[in-house]
Amino acid sequence: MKSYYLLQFFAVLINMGVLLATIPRPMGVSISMTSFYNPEKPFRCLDGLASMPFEYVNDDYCDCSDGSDEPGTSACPNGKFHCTNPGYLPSNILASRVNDGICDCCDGTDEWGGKIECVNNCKELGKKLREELERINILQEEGFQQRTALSEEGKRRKEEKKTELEQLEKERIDLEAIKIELEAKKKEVEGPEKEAKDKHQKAWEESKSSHIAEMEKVHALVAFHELDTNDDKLVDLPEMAARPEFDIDANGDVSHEEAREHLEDVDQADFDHFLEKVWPNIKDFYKPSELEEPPKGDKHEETESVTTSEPPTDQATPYKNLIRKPPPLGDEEFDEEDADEEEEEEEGEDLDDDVEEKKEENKDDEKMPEYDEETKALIAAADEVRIKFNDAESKLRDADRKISDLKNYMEIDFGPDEEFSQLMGHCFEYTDREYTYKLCPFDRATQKPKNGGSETTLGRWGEWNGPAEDKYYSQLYTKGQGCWNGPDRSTKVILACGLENQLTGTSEPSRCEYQYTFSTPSACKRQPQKNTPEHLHTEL
Ligand code: MAN
Repeated sequence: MKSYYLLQFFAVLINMGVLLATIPRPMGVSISMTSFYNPEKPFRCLDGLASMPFEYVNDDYCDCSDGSDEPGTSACPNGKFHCTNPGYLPSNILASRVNDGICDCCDGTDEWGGKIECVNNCKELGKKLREELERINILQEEGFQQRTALSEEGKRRKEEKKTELEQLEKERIDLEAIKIELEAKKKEVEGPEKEAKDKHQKAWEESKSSHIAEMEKVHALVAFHELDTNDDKLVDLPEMAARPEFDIDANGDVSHEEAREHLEDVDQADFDHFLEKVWPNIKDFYKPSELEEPPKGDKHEETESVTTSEPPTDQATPYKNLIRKPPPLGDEEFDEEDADEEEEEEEGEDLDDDVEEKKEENKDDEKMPEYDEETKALIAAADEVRIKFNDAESKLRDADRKISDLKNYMEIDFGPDEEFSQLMGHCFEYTDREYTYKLCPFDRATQKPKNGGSETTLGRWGEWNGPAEDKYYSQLYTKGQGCWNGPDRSTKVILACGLENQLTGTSEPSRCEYQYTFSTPSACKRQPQKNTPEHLHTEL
Protein backbone atom coordinates (compact mmCIF):
# COMPACT_ATOMS: atom_id res chain seq x y z
CA MET A 1 0.00 0.00 0.00
CA LYS A 2 2.75 2.37 1.00
CA SER A 3 4.77 1.87 -2.19
CA TYR A 4 1.57 2.25 -4.17
CA TYR A 5 0.93 5.70 -2.77
CA LEU A 6 4.55 6.77 -3.08
CA LEU A 7 4.66 5.74 -6.70
CA GLN A 8 1.46 7.64 -7.31
CA PHE A 9 2.88 10.66 -5.58
CA PHE A 10 6.13 10.75 -7.52
CA ALA A 11 4.30 10.10 -10.77
CA VAL A 12 2.25 13.22 -10.10
CA LEU A 13 5.34 15.26 -9.34
CA ILE A 14 7.03 14.15 -12.56
CA ASN A 15 3.95 14.90 -14.63
CA MET A 16 3.65 18.35 -13.15
CA GLY A 17 7.34 19.02 -13.85
CA VAL A 18 6.78 18.27 -17.54
CA LEU A 19 3.75 20.53 -17.56
CA LEU A 20 5.55 23.43 -15.95
CA ALA A 21 8.44 23.20 -18.33
CA THR A 22 6.09 24.30 -21.12
CA ILE A 23 4.04 27.07 -19.44
CA PRO A 24 5.75 30.16 -17.93
CA ARG A 25 4.13 31.16 -14.67
CA PRO A 26 4.43 34.54 -12.89
CA MET A 27 5.53 34.62 -9.26
CA GLY A 28 2.78 33.81 -6.73
CA VAL A 29 0.39 32.23 -9.23
CA SER A 30 -0.85 28.70 -8.77
CA ILE A 31 -0.92 26.21 -11.63
CA SER A 32 -4.68 26.30 -11.77
CA MET A 33 -4.57 30.07 -12.31
CA THR A 34 -1.73 30.10 -14.85
CA SER A 35 -4.04 30.40 -17.84
CA PHE A 36 -5.21 33.81 -16.55
CA TYR A 37 -1.64 35.11 -16.64
CA ASN A 38 -0.63 34.77 -20.34
CA PRO A 39 2.34 37.07 -21.18
CA GLU A 40 1.17 37.08 -24.80
CA LYS A 41 -2.06 38.87 -23.90
CA PRO A 42 -3.05 41.98 -21.88
CA PHE A 43 -3.87 41.07 -18.28
CA ARG A 44 -7.51 41.29 -17.17
CA CYS A 45 -8.09 41.61 -13.40
CA LEU A 46 -9.66 38.41 -12.08
CA ASP A 47 -12.75 40.34 -10.96
CA GLY A 48 -13.06 41.50 -14.59
CA LEU A 49 -13.14 45.18 -13.63
CA ALA A 50 -10.00 46.33 -15.43
CA SER A 51 -7.50 45.32 -18.15
CA MET A 52 -3.85 46.34 -18.52
CA PRO A 53 -0.65 45.44 -20.36
CA PHE A 54 0.89 42.21 -19.02
CA GLU A 55 3.96 44.20 -17.81
CA TYR A 56 1.74 45.55 -15.01
CA VAL A 57 1.65 42.08 -13.43
CA ASN A 58 3.97 41.91 -10.44
CA ASP A 59 5.35 45.43 -11.09
CA ASP A 60 4.98 46.16 -7.35
CA TYR A 61 2.09 48.56 -8.01
CA CYS A 62 -1.50 47.59 -7.26
CA ASP A 63 -3.73 48.15 -10.30
CA CYS A 64 -6.63 45.71 -9.76
CA SER A 65 -9.14 46.33 -6.97
CA ASP A 66 -9.05 42.57 -6.20
CA GLY A 67 -5.23 42.62 -6.02
CA SER A 68 -4.94 39.97 -8.76
CA ASP A 69 -2.28 41.88 -10.77
CA GLU A 70 0.22 41.59 -7.88
CA PRO A 71 0.25 37.90 -6.88
CA GLY A 72 3.98 37.90 -6.27
CA THR A 73 4.46 41.24 -4.45
CA SER A 74 3.03 42.89 -1.36
CA ALA A 75 1.69 45.85 -3.34
CA CYS A 76 -1.99 44.97 -2.93
CA PRO A 77 -3.21 44.65 0.69
CA ASN A 78 -5.98 42.22 -0.35
CA GLY A 79 -3.80 40.19 -2.73
CA LYS A 80 -2.97 36.53 -2.28
CA PHE A 81 0.44 35.02 -2.81
CA HIS A 82 0.61 31.41 -3.84
CA CYS A 83 3.37 29.27 -2.30
CA THR A 84 4.13 26.43 -4.68
CA ASN A 85 6.01 24.51 -1.96
CA PRO A 86 7.28 21.72 -4.24
CA GLY A 87 7.45 18.45 -2.33
CA TYR A 88 4.92 19.69 0.20
CA LEU A 89 1.42 21.16 0.21
CA PRO A 90 0.89 24.39 -1.77
CA SER A 91 -0.70 27.25 0.15
CA ASN A 92 -1.94 30.82 -0.27
CA ILE A 93 -0.75 33.53 2.06
CA LEU A 94 -1.74 37.17 2.34
CA ALA A 95 0.25 39.19 -0.19
CA SER A 96 1.14 41.56 2.65
CA ARG A 97 3.37 38.81 4.00
CA VAL A 98 5.52 38.81 0.87
CA ASN A 99 8.95 40.25 1.57
CA ASP A 100 8.09 40.99 5.18
CA GLY A 101 11.26 39.31 6.43
CA ILE A 102 9.47 36.20 7.67
CA CYS A 103 9.56 32.93 5.78
CA ASP A 104 5.93 31.84 5.33
CA CYS A 105 6.28 29.41 2.44
CA CYS A 106 8.41 26.31 3.04
CA ASP A 107 10.01 26.88 -0.39
CA GLY A 108 10.91 30.45 0.70
CA THR A 109 9.43 32.03 -2.46
CA ASP A 110 7.54 34.68 -0.46
CA GLU A 111 10.89 36.27 0.48
CA TRP A 112 12.60 37.26 -2.77
CA GLY A 113 13.45 40.86 -1.81
CA GLY A 114 16.73 39.97 -0.10
CA LYS A 115 15.59 40.81 3.45
CA ILE A 116 16.08 37.25 4.57
CA GLU A 117 17.51 34.06 3.17
CA CYS A 118 14.87 31.31 3.51
CA VAL A 119 15.81 27.65 3.70
CA ASN A 120 13.63 25.42 1.54
CA ASN A 121 12.44 22.69 3.92
CA CYS A 122 9.49 21.52 1.80
CA LYS A 123 11.10 18.14 1.16
CA GLU A 124 11.51 17.39 4.89
CA LEU A 125 7.98 18.55 5.63
CA GLY A 126 6.67 16.51 2.72
CA LYS A 127 8.54 13.46 3.96
CA LYS A 128 7.08 13.79 7.44
CA LEU A 129 3.63 14.37 6.06
CA ARG A 130 3.88 11.40 3.77
CA GLU A 131 5.00 9.22 6.64
CA GLU A 132 2.09 10.42 8.75
CA LEU A 133 -0.33 9.89 5.90
CA GLU A 134 1.12 6.48 5.32
CA ARG A 135 0.62 5.64 8.98
CA ILE A 136 -2.97 6.83 8.73
CA ASN A 137 -3.50 4.83 5.56
CA ILE A 138 -2.19 1.71 7.19
CA LEU A 139 -4.41 2.30 10.20
CA GLN A 140 -7.38 2.94 7.96
CA GLU A 141 -6.69 -0.20 6.01
CA GLU A 142 -6.22 -2.35 9.09
CA GLY A 143 -9.25 -0.75 10.69
CA PHE A 144 -11.22 -1.31 7.53
CA GLN A 145 -10.38 -4.99 7.59
CA GLN A 146 -11.63 -5.15 11.17
CA ARG A 147 -14.71 -3.24 10.11
CA THR A 148 -15.38 -5.81 7.40
CA ALA A 149 -15.27 -8.60 9.97
CA LEU A 150 -17.40 -6.58 12.37
CA SER A 151 -19.94 -5.89 9.73
CA GLU A 152 -20.19 -9.59 8.83
CA GLU A 153 -20.67 -10.33 12.48
CA GLY A 154 -23.27 -7.56 12.71
CA LYS A 155 -25.22 -8.92 9.75
CA ARG A 156 -25.12 -12.41 11.22
CA ARG A 157 -26.30 -11.07 14.57
CA LYS A 158 -29.18 -9.27 12.92
CA GLU A 159 -30.20 -12.44 11.12
CA GLU A 160 -30.09 -14.37 14.38
CA LYS A 161 -32.19 -11.76 16.13
CA LYS A 162 -34.67 -11.81 13.28
CA THR A 163 -35.02 -15.60 13.52
CA GLU A 164 -35.30 -15.36 17.31
CA LEU A 165 -38.02 -12.76 16.96
CA GLU A 166 -40.01 -14.89 14.51
CA GLN A 167 -39.67 -17.89 16.80
CA LEU A 168 -40.76 -15.93 19.85
CA GLU A 169 -43.74 -14.46 18.07
CA LYS A 170 -44.90 -17.98 17.28
CA GLU A 171 -44.30 -19.15 20.84
CA ARG A 172 -46.17 -16.16 22.12
CA ILE A 173 -49.34 -17.30 20.38
CA ASP A 174 -49.22 -20.63 22.25
CA LEU A 175 -48.34 -18.96 25.54
CA GLU A 176 -51.25 -16.60 25.23
CA ALA A 177 -53.65 -19.45 24.48
CA ILE A 178 -52.44 -21.31 27.57
CA LYS A 179 -52.82 -18.19 29.67
CA ILE A 180 -56.37 -17.57 28.43
CA GLU A 181 -57.32 -21.18 29.12
CA LEU A 182 -55.89 -21.06 32.63
CA GLU A 183 -57.52 -17.71 33.27
CA ALA A 184 -60.92 -19.28 32.53
CA LYS A 185 -60.11 -22.26 34.71
CA LYS A 186 -59.01 -19.94 37.48
CA LYS A 187 -62.30 -18.09 37.33
CA GLU A 188 -64.10 -21.40 37.43
CA VAL A 189 -62.39 -22.62 40.61
CA GLU A 190 -62.20 -19.26 42.32
CA GLY A 191 -66.00 -18.85 42.30
CA PRO A 192 -66.79 -21.77 44.65
CA GLU A 193 -63.63 -21.00 46.63
CA LYS A 194 -64.78 -17.44 47.28
CA GLU A 195 -68.28 -18.54 48.11
CA ALA A 196 -67.02 -21.03 50.69
CA LYS A 197 -64.54 -18.55 52.17
CA ASP A 198 -67.18 -15.81 52.36
CA LYS A 199 -69.55 -18.20 54.07
CA HIS A 200 -66.95 -19.11 56.61
CA GLN A 201 -66.05 -15.47 57.19
CA LYS A 202 -69.67 -14.47 57.53
CA ALA A 203 -70.34 -17.23 60.06
CA TRP A 204 -67.32 -16.14 62.04
CA GLU A 205 -68.33 -12.50 61.97
CA GLU A 206 -71.84 -13.36 63.06
CA SER A 207 -70.50 -15.41 65.93
CA LYS A 208 -68.21 -12.54 66.85
CA SER A 209 -71.13 -10.06 66.87
CA SER A 210 -73.35 -12.30 68.92
CA HIS A 211 -70.49 -12.80 71.33
CA ILE A 212 -70.01 -9.05 71.59
CA ALA A 213 -73.73 -8.54 72.13
CA GLU A 214 -73.69 -11.14 74.83
CA MET A 215 -70.78 -9.50 76.56
CA GLU A 216 -72.45 -6.16 76.24
CA LYS A 217 -75.40 -7.63 78.05
CA VAL A 218 -73.15 -8.87 80.83
CA HIS A 219 -71.64 -5.43 81.24
CA ALA A 220 -75.08 -3.87 81.27
CA LEU A 221 -76.20 -6.42 83.81
CA VAL A 222 -73.31 -5.67 86.11
CA ALA A 223 -73.98 -1.95 85.83
CA PHE A 224 -77.72 -2.46 86.32
CA HIS A 225 -77.13 -4.37 89.47
CA GLU A 226 -74.74 -1.81 90.80
CA LEU A 227 -77.12 1.06 90.10
CA ASP A 228 -80.06 -0.85 91.56
CA THR A 229 -78.97 -0.24 95.11
CA ASN A 230 -82.32 -1.24 96.67
CA ASP A 231 -82.38 -4.50 94.67
CA ASP A 232 -85.92 -3.94 93.40
CA LYS A 233 -84.88 -4.93 89.85
CA LEU A 234 -85.51 -1.37 88.71
CA VAL A 235 -83.14 1.52 88.34
CA ASP A 236 -84.98 4.65 89.36
CA LEU A 237 -84.36 8.40 89.51
CA PRO A 238 -82.92 8.55 93.07
CA GLU A 239 -80.57 5.67 92.24
CA MET A 240 -79.35 7.45 89.14
CA ALA A 241 -79.10 10.77 91.01
CA ALA A 242 -76.76 9.14 93.50
CA ARG A 243 -74.09 8.72 90.79
CA PRO A 244 -71.88 11.76 90.26
CA GLU A 245 -70.91 10.75 86.70
CA PHE A 246 -74.47 11.53 85.56
CA ASP A 247 -74.09 15.22 86.45
CA ILE A 248 -74.67 16.62 82.96
CA ASP A 249 -74.27 20.30 83.80
CA ALA A 250 -71.38 19.64 86.21
CA ASN A 251 -72.94 21.65 89.00
CA GLY A 252 -72.04 19.01 91.58
CA ASP A 253 -75.54 17.69 91.81
CA VAL A 254 -77.46 15.14 89.71
CA SER A 255 -80.98 16.45 89.44
CA HIS A 256 -83.96 14.20 88.74
CA GLU A 257 -84.21 15.85 85.33
CA GLU A 258 -80.66 14.81 84.54
CA ALA A 259 -81.37 11.30 85.87
CA ARG A 260 -84.51 11.16 83.77
CA GLU A 261 -82.62 12.18 80.69
CA HIS A 262 -80.23 9.28 81.18
CA LEU A 263 -83.18 6.92 81.79
CA GLU A 264 -84.60 8.01 78.45
CA ASP A 265 -87.68 9.71 79.87
CA VAL A 266 -88.83 7.08 82.33
CA ASP A 267 -88.77 7.33 86.11
CA GLN A 268 -87.59 3.79 86.52
CA ALA A 269 -86.08 1.30 84.11
CA ASP A 270 -86.35 -2.44 84.20
CA PHE A 271 -83.45 -4.40 82.78
CA ASP A 272 -84.87 -4.65 79.24
CA HIS A 273 -85.35 -0.91 78.98
CA PHE A 274 -81.98 -0.37 80.62
CA LEU A 275 -80.22 -2.69 78.18
CA GLU A 276 -81.87 -1.31 75.11
CA LYS A 277 -82.14 2.43 75.82
CA VAL A 278 -80.07 3.45 78.81
CA TRP A 279 -76.89 1.40 78.62
CA PRO A 280 -75.86 2.53 75.10
CA ASN A 281 -76.02 6.16 76.32
CA ILE A 282 -74.21 5.82 79.61
CA LYS A 283 -71.68 3.08 79.04
CA ASP A 284 -68.92 5.48 77.97
CA PHE A 285 -69.00 7.56 81.12
CA TYR A 286 -70.52 5.17 83.61
CA LYS A 287 -67.89 4.48 86.26
CA PRO A 288 -68.13 1.07 87.87
CA SER A 289 -67.02 1.61 91.45
CA GLU A 290 -65.03 -1.61 91.52
CA LEU A 291 -62.60 -0.23 88.92
CA GLU A 292 -60.68 0.98 91.89
CA GLU A 293 -58.45 -1.86 92.95
CA PRO A 294 -60.19 -3.80 95.67
CA PRO A 295 -58.33 -3.95 98.92
CA LYS A 296 -56.32 -7.14 99.22
CA GLY A 297 -58.12 -9.82 101.12
CA ASP A 298 -61.55 -8.69 99.86
CA LYS A 299 -61.10 -10.44 96.54
CA HIS A 300 -62.55 -13.71 97.58
CA GLU A 301 -65.80 -12.15 98.51
CA GLU A 302 -65.97 -10.07 95.36
CA THR A 303 -65.17 -12.76 92.86
CA GLU A 304 -66.27 -16.01 94.29
CA SER A 305 -69.31 -16.62 92.14
CA VAL A 306 -69.76 -17.34 88.44
CA THR A 307 -71.74 -15.03 86.24
CA THR A 308 -74.84 -15.27 84.17
CA SER A 309 -76.03 -13.18 81.33
CA GLU A 310 -79.63 -13.65 82.33
CA PRO A 311 -81.56 -10.61 83.45
CA PRO A 312 -82.47 -10.32 87.11
CA THR A 313 -85.08 -12.74 88.33
CA ASP A 314 -87.13 -12.90 91.44
CA GLN A 315 -84.59 -15.22 92.98
CA ALA A 316 -82.13 -13.68 95.31
CA THR A 317 -80.21 -11.53 92.80
CA PRO A 318 -78.21 -14.16 90.90
CA TYR A 319 -76.18 -11.43 89.19
CA LYS A 320 -75.25 -9.91 92.54
CA ASN A 321 -71.81 -11.43 92.53
CA LEU A 322 -70.96 -9.93 89.18
CA ILE A 323 -69.61 -6.99 91.11
CA ARG A 324 -66.05 -7.32 90.05
CA LYS A 325 -64.05 -5.85 87.20
CA PRO A 326 -66.24 -6.23 84.13
CA PRO A 327 -64.59 -8.57 81.66
CA PRO A 328 -63.07 -6.88 78.62
CA LEU A 329 -65.32 -6.60 75.61
CA GLY A 330 -65.59 -9.93 73.88
CA ASP A 331 -64.60 -11.89 76.96
CA GLU A 332 -66.12 -15.24 77.54
CA GLU A 333 -68.62 -15.64 80.27
CA PHE A 334 -67.17 -16.75 83.49
CA ASP A 335 -67.10 -20.48 83.87
CA GLU A 336 -65.54 -23.02 86.11
CA GLU A 337 -62.11 -22.17 84.80
CA ASP A 338 -62.68 -18.62 85.91
CA ALA A 339 -63.67 -19.89 89.28
CA ASP A 340 -60.47 -21.90 89.44
CA GLU A 341 -58.49 -18.88 88.48
CA GLU A 342 -60.16 -16.93 91.19
CA GLU A 343 -59.01 -19.51 93.66
CA GLU A 344 -55.49 -18.91 92.46
CA GLU A 345 -56.01 -15.25 93.11
CA GLU A 346 -56.99 -16.22 96.61
CA GLU A 347 -53.55 -17.64 96.84
CA GLY A 348 -52.17 -14.17 96.42
CA GLU A 349 -52.01 -13.58 92.63
CA ASP A 350 -52.70 -10.10 91.45
CA LEU A 351 -56.16 -9.52 90.00
CA ASP A 352 -54.54 -7.74 87.05
CA ASP A 353 -52.87 -10.96 85.93
CA ASP A 354 -56.26 -12.47 85.50
CA VAL A 355 -57.39 -9.55 83.39
CA GLU A 356 -54.26 -9.80 81.23
CA GLU A 357 -54.86 -13.51 80.71
CA LYS A 358 -58.39 -12.81 79.64
CA LYS A 359 -57.10 -10.25 77.17
CA GLU A 360 -54.71 -12.80 75.68
CA GLU A 361 -57.51 -15.33 75.33
CA ASN A 362 -59.52 -12.64 73.75
CA LYS A 363 -56.83 -12.03 71.13
CA ASP A 364 -56.94 -15.70 70.20
CA ASP A 365 -60.70 -15.43 69.95
CA GLU A 366 -60.22 -12.60 67.44
CA LYS A 367 -58.45 -14.97 65.04
CA MET A 368 -60.72 -16.52 62.51
CA PRO A 369 -60.99 -20.28 63.02
CA GLU A 370 -59.54 -22.63 60.44
CA TYR A 371 -61.58 -23.37 57.33
CA ASP A 372 -63.50 -26.58 57.24
CA GLU A 373 -62.13 -29.46 55.15
CA GLU A 374 -64.41 -28.81 52.20
CA THR A 375 -63.32 -25.16 51.97
CA LYS A 376 -59.70 -26.18 52.40
CA ALA A 377 -60.01 -28.53 49.44
CA LEU A 378 -61.53 -25.76 47.31
CA ILE A 379 -58.68 -23.42 48.27
CA ALA A 380 -56.07 -26.06 47.45
CA ALA A 381 -57.66 -26.68 44.04
CA ALA A 382 -57.77 -22.94 43.33
CA ASP A 383 -54.17 -22.51 44.51
CA GLU A 384 -53.03 -25.16 42.09
CA VAL A 385 -54.69 -23.41 39.15
CA ARG A 386 -53.42 -20.03 40.36
CA ILE A 387 -49.82 -21.29 40.39
CA LYS A 388 -50.19 -22.59 36.84
CA PHE A 389 -51.84 -19.36 35.73
CA ASN A 390 -49.14 -17.18 37.34
CA ASP A 391 -46.48 -19.27 35.68
CA ALA A 392 -48.14 -18.92 32.26
CA GLU A 393 -48.59 -15.21 32.82
CA SER A 394 -44.94 -14.75 33.74
CA LYS A 395 -43.79 -16.76 30.69
CA LEU A 396 -45.95 -14.58 28.46
CA ARG A 397 -44.56 -11.44 30.10
CA ASP A 398 -41.02 -12.72 29.52
CA ALA A 399 -41.78 -13.41 25.89
CA ASP A 400 -43.30 -9.94 25.47
CA ARG A 401 -40.27 -8.31 27.03
CA LYS A 402 -37.90 -10.26 24.78
CA ILE A 403 -40.00 -9.47 21.71
CA SER A 404 -39.99 -5.80 22.57
CA ASP A 405 -36.17 -5.83 23.10
CA LEU A 406 -35.68 -7.60 19.79
CA LYS A 407 -37.96 -5.19 17.98
CA ASN A 408 -36.04 -2.27 19.45
CA TYR A 409 -32.80 -3.86 18.28
CA MET A 410 -34.15 -4.37 14.78
CA GLU A 411 -35.15 -0.74 14.60
CA ILE A 412 -31.72 0.64 15.46
CA ASP A 413 -29.59 1.91 12.57
CA PHE A 414 -26.25 0.17 13.09
CA GLY A 415 -24.72 1.61 9.94
CA PRO A 416 -25.05 0.69 6.27
CA ASP A 417 -23.33 -2.67 6.86
CA GLU A 418 -24.36 -3.30 10.48
CA GLU A 419 -20.77 -2.43 11.35
CA PHE A 420 -21.66 -0.52 14.54
CA SER A 421 -23.83 -3.21 16.12
CA GLN A 422 -20.75 -4.63 17.86
CA LEU A 423 -20.89 -1.59 20.19
CA MET A 424 -24.36 -2.32 21.51
CA GLY A 425 -24.38 -3.66 25.06
CA HIS A 426 -20.92 -2.28 25.90
CA CYS A 427 -19.94 0.83 27.83
CA PHE A 428 -16.76 2.91 27.58
CA GLU A 429 -15.32 5.39 30.05
CA TYR A 430 -13.14 8.45 29.95
CA THR A 431 -11.99 10.33 33.05
CA ASP A 432 -10.98 13.97 33.05
CA ARG A 433 -10.03 16.13 36.02
CA GLU A 434 -13.54 16.32 37.43
CA TYR A 435 -15.74 13.58 36.01
CA THR A 436 -15.82 10.05 34.72
CA TYR A 437 -17.79 10.12 31.49
CA LYS A 438 -19.43 7.03 30.12
CA LEU A 439 -20.78 6.09 26.74
CA CYS A 440 -22.99 3.05 26.27
CA PRO A 441 -23.46 3.26 22.49
CA PHE A 442 -27.07 3.17 21.30
CA ASP A 443 -28.18 3.49 24.91
CA ARG A 444 -26.94 6.49 26.93
CA ALA A 445 -24.19 8.90 27.87
CA THR A 446 -23.50 9.72 31.53
CA GLN A 447 -21.26 11.71 33.80
CA LYS A 448 -20.23 10.97 37.40
CA PRO A 449 -18.14 13.19 39.67
CA LYS A 450 -14.76 11.56 40.38
CA ASN A 451 -14.98 12.25 44.08
CA GLY A 452 -18.39 10.72 44.69
CA GLY A 453 -21.89 11.77 43.90
CA SER A 454 -24.57 10.39 41.69
CA GLU A 455 -24.49 9.71 37.97
CA THR A 456 -26.05 12.27 35.66
CA THR A 457 -27.58 11.20 32.37
CA LEU A 458 -26.19 13.33 29.57
CA GLY A 459 -28.54 11.91 26.97
CA ARG A 460 -30.25 8.82 25.66
CA TRP A 461 -29.72 7.33 22.22
CA GLY A 462 -31.30 9.57 19.63
CA GLU A 463 -29.96 9.37 16.08
CA TRP A 464 -27.05 9.58 13.70
CA ASN A 465 -26.54 13.22 12.98
CA GLY A 466 -23.49 13.57 10.75
CA PRO A 467 -23.65 15.88 7.71
CA ALA A 468 -25.75 14.74 4.74
CA GLU A 469 -22.72 13.31 2.91
CA ASP A 470 -21.43 11.49 6.01
CA LYS A 471 -24.39 10.61 8.22
CA TYR A 472 -22.40 8.11 10.29
CA TYR A 473 -19.82 10.70 11.29
CA SER A 474 -21.57 11.47 14.58
CA GLN A 475 -24.32 10.37 16.95
CA LEU A 476 -26.68 12.41 19.08
CA TYR A 477 -27.86 11.43 22.55
CA THR A 478 -30.75 13.59 23.75
CA LYS A 479 -33.23 14.09 26.60
CA GLY A 480 -30.67 13.78 29.37
CA GLN A 481 -31.18 15.16 32.87
CA GLY A 482 -32.54 18.70 32.83
CA CYS A 483 -29.94 21.40 33.25
CA TRP A 484 -30.68 23.94 35.97
CA ASN A 485 -32.15 26.97 34.21
CA GLY A 486 -31.16 25.41 30.91
CA PRO A 487 -31.99 22.72 28.35
CA ASP A 488 -32.06 18.98 28.90
CA ARG A 489 -28.53 17.66 28.70
CA SER A 490 -27.44 16.26 25.33
CA THR A 491 -24.29 14.72 23.90
CA LYS A 492 -22.80 14.59 20.44
CA VAL A 493 -20.43 11.70 19.79
CA ILE A 494 -17.93 12.08 16.97
CA LEU A 495 -16.68 8.78 15.66
CA ALA A 496 -13.20 8.34 14.25
CA CYS A 497 -11.34 5.42 12.78
CA GLY A 498 -9.22 3.60 15.34
CA LEU A 499 -8.08 0.04 15.91
CA GLU A 500 -9.82 -0.16 19.27
CA ASN A 501 -13.20 0.87 20.60
CA GLN A 502 -12.26 3.72 22.88
CA LEU A 503 -13.77 6.86 24.32
CA THR A 504 -10.88 9.21 23.55
CA GLY A 505 -12.11 12.56 24.82
CA THR A 506 -14.97 14.56 26.25
CA SER A 507 -15.80 18.25 26.50
CA GLU A 508 -18.71 20.55 27.29
CA PRO A 509 -18.58 23.15 24.48
CA SER A 510 -21.63 24.90 25.89
CA ARG A 511 -23.36 24.41 29.21
CA CYS A 512 -25.01 20.98 29.40
CA GLU A 513 -24.15 20.25 25.76
CA TYR A 514 -21.40 17.68 25.70
CA GLN A 515 -19.14 16.36 22.98
CA TYR A 516 -17.42 12.99 23.04
CA THR A 517 -14.85 11.61 20.64
CA PHE A 518 -14.90 7.89 20.16
CA SER A 519 -12.56 5.76 18.09
CA THR A 520 -13.62 2.46 16.62
CA PRO A 521 -12.68 0.22 13.70
CA SER A 522 -16.33 0.42 12.67
CA ALA A 523 -15.67 4.01 11.55
CA CYS A 524 -12.72 3.08 9.27
CA LYS A 525 -13.15 3.60 5.54
CA ARG A 526 -11.17 1.96 2.80
CA GLN A 527 -10.56 5.02 0.61
CA PRO A 528 -8.99 7.83 2.57
CA GLN A 529 -10.72 10.91 1.27
CA LYS A 530 -8.29 13.67 2.14
CA ASN A 531 -4.57 14.20 2.46
CA THR A 532 -3.55 11.15 0.50
CA PRO A 533 -0.15 11.36 -1.19
CA GLU A 534 -1.90 12.09 -4.48
CA HIS A 535 -3.15 15.32 -3.00
CA LEU A 536 0.04 16.10 -1.17
CA HIS A 537 1.55 18.23 -3.78
CA THR A 538 0.92 18.66 -7.42
CA GLU A 539 3.40 21.41 -8.32
CA LEU A 540 7.10 21.78 -8.80
C1 MAN B 1 -23.20 19.74 36.69
C2 MAN B 1 -22.49 19.08 35.54
C3 MAN B 1 -21.88 20.09 34.60
C4 MAN B 1 -22.92 21.11 34.20
C5 MAN B 1 -23.60 21.70 35.41
C6 MAN B 1 -24.74 22.63 34.98
O1 MAN B 1 -22.29 20.34 37.52
O2 MAN B 1 -23.45 18.30 34.87
O3 MAN B 1 -21.35 19.44 33.47
O4 MAN B 1 -22.34 22.15 33.45
O5 MAN B 1 -24.13 20.69 36.21
O6 MAN B 1 -25.33 23.21 36.07
